[in-house]
Formats: sequence, structure tokens, C-alpha cells
Amino acid sequence: MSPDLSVTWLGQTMQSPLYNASGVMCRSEDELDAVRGSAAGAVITKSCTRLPREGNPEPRYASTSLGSINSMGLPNAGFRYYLDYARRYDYAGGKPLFVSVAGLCLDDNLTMLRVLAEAVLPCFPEVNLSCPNVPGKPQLGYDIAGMAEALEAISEAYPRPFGVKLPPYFDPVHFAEVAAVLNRFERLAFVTCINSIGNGLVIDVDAEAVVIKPKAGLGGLGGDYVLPTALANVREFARLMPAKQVVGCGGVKSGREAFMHILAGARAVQVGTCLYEEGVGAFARIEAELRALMQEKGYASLDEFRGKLKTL
Ligand code: HRO
Repeated sequence: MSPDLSVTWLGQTMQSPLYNASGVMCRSEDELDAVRGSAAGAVITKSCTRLPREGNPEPRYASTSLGSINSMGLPNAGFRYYLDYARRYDYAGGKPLFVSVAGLCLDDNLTMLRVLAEAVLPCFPEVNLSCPNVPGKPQLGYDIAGMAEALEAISEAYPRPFGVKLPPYFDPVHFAEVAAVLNRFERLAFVTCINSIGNGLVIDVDAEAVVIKPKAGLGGLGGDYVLPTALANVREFARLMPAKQVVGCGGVKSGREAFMHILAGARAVQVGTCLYEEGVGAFARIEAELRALMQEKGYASLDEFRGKLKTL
């Protein structure tokens, strides 16, 4: 029998654990519909601000042999656009909808979350605490006290389950401090690990130049560069926050990386750089590869190996 890739969480069942990482194939209704119409198990919108934004000057995305660098700068159609999409969304179709919000200040996040709460829709907000690309705006996820204060206000503004998108952390002390803060918030149901590794620098040797225009070439790294860091964050947060769900994001380009994320403890898995490069056909391919790997290993369901990574 073919292995079952379904996953039940947040009171919903997804037929596949895979969906798009916020930022990829999710800025316009057409892109969102393309993800929904693909083999993806869910859909997430582009992180939105209260008002529409053009984002940073181009070129602002470049692919490299090891992944990608981006400094998009939050180009998005504005909160109302994604709210309207969420109002029209076919929830009965069995693909949960996540709405990513990335206000430029706490008040903007609270305003958007209050409106979303009043709309009483079955979608789930993912609050982006980790955009590395807005000049002059540091990532809130790296200010642990500031993040705790923000979460107090967010928990009040949004009375139903929500999630946060975290930046990558690189030190066990930070994993523990962040987990201790997040564990205090009962309605915080999931954390997505990780956003891009912020402010990397890719250099084109021939041109002796950077490859993207904003921030003198600094940008968030995705793809192969980030896989081990993503897995470390997934494993550590899954271990330190047993009452929360962890969504893995980073370096997934085949069934093998999807398997690794789930083995490290991920409930669901987002695909970013690979989706950008390959398009929505990536979901069916990665799912087929994950099924084949599970079959080879004798696993019939994701529950049989999720979080069961062995140590030596
Ligand atoms: O739009 C972006 O530049 C962007 C965002 Cl919001 C984010 O969260 N992560 C990223 O790599 N790029």
C-alpha cells in the first residue's frame, strides 16, 4: 500500500505535509490559486503589510548553485487583498489557508490581527517576526524581550490559534530563551522554522560585484545553504516546545529533505527556493519522492517517524 502523507493538526487534515513558504508563489490571487490547485497540502499568503508595498529595487532575487539570495523588501498587495482572498477561500476543499502578516510596527500587526479576528475565518495567521530585508527594521525575533512584549499584545489581539515565523538561531542559549518565551503563550499553536538566513552576501567573481541591488548586496539566504541550520532549529524547538507544532522551512528540494525535517520533528514542511525555481510541479515530485523513501524504509505514515531522529 502507498504510504499515507496526510497530517492532522490545528483541527484540520492536510493530504500532504508540503506547502509553499510565505514569499514564494503567493503574492497574487493567481499564484495562490496555483498553489491551491497543485499537490500542496495547504496554502500560505505572502507576508503582508497594512498597505500595499512595491518592495525593494530590482534585481532583488538571485539563484546560485547552492540556493538563493533575496532582498524583496516585502512587496505585497496589502492586508485587505489577502483578507478578501481569505474571505473567498474554499475551506471545504481540504487545504488549510495561512495568512502571513508582517506589519512594519507592532500596531500594524495588531490592527491586521484584530480585523482578521473579527472576520472569524477558519484561516490561521502566521506572524512574521523575521523579515531580514526592510532597511532600518531589525528582525524582532532577535530581540527576545521585544518579541515577548509583542506576543503579549498579539495574544490579546487575536483570540484564536496563531503561529509565528522565526529567524534562524545559532546558539543553544538562544534556543532555550526563545522557547521559554514562546511556551508562555497558549494560543501560539505553531512556529515556522526558519526564515532565510539574513544578510548574507553573494559575490559574482566575474563581475566582481554583488548579485542583488538592495542593501549593497546583502540578502536572505535560502536553499542548500540553510538546510542544516533549518534542521537544527526544527529539532531544538520541537524538543523544547512539546505542546507546540513546528513547521519546517529551509532547503527542501526533494523527498529526502522533507523526510529530514519530519524526522527532526516538523509537523508540516514549507518549500521556498525550490518552488521559486521549479514552480508548483515541485509539490507532486517531492511527495512522490517522500512516498518512495517511506516505502523503502517500511513507513506507512508520517507519525511513524516524526521526531524520531536518533542521536549517537
Ligand atoms: O519580502 C522579503 O524580502 C522577505 C521576507 Cl518578508 C521574509 O520574511 N523573508 C525573506 O527572505 N524575504
